[in-house]
Amino acid sequence: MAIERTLVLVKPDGVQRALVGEVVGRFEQRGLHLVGLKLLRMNRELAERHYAEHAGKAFFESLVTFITAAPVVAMVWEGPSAVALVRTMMGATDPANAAPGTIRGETAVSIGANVVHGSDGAERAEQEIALFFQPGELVDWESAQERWLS
Ligand code: IDP
Ligand code: MG
Repeated sequence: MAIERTLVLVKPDGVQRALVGEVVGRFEQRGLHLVGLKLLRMNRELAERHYAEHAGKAFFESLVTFITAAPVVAMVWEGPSAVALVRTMMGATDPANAAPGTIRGETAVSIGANVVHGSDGAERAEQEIALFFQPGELVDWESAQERWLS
């Protein structure tokens, strides 16, 4: 299994509802490695670039308004098949279809306010990570771990 990195956002509703620790805890417990983390308020330009695939859709404006309304927590998680693993743990986009046990399946009822974002492919993950983080802001976990353990 390839070691991948993926971008996760705790969306404004998740931050406001104090679900940051819950989201972080799930990925930590699963065994992924946290390699980047920041709290920020997304501006419109960043939101439009992040959600470019949805430009022109009926919900695009409300999506951009929502994601820019208050701070988000942006994270990069690393591990085997991290992109798909995070998507599985998030649950379906519409919480009505999100399986119990998933983040959305346990914390959300609204498709607009569905607590988390996770990249939906390896290529998109690289692009999204670059939107939120400079390379120097990400930890090289393997070499860092070697230093901690030596
Ligand atoms: P994802 O977050 O599971 O990857 P996407 O299809 O990429 O889902 O949509 C991005 C976000 O846009 C969703 O998480 C959701 O908050 C919102 N969204 C998607 N589809 C709809 C819709 O039909 N109505 C309202 N909001 C939507
Ligand atoms: Mg998506």
